[in-house]
Amino acid sequence: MQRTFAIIKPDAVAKGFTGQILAMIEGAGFKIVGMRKTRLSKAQAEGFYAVHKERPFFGGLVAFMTEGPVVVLALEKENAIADWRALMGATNPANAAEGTIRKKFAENVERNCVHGSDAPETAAVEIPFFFSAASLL
Ligand code: FUP
Repeated sequence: MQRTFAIIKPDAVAKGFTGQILAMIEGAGFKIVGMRKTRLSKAQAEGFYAVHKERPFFGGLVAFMTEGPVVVLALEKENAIADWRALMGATNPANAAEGTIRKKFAENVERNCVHGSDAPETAAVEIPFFFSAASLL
């Protein structure tokens, strides 16, 4: 079993896609071991996306991620990291495959509905960013 970290981003929450995205997650065989609705502070968003701080889109990314509530999730499944990224679809929804969350719901590369850890080392940092070990059930 592997765990990964996911975010349903402000665009998707605001448009009322939370339930449909959660249904796709459970339908694909993920167990939701942690889930919380929250609103990121500027400091939290900057810390979470610190690897991107030199990128030209960093300011816009932080503004977007703090504009409204998100749903943070810890997901468990065999091969959870790769399988969640496959279900999300490509970063730019214009390149996302049919049946993926970003193809169905995302507006553009900036407002792209969902986040997922890209490697075990990333998941190991991102899950504890939002969830204590004891809160994962
Ligand atoms: P992903 O792992 O698919 O979320 O993609 P990246 O780690 O490359 O990018 C992280 C986030 O930065 C994306 F989800 C959205 C944002 N981004 C932009 O806003 N513009 C870009 O050109 C690339 C990424």
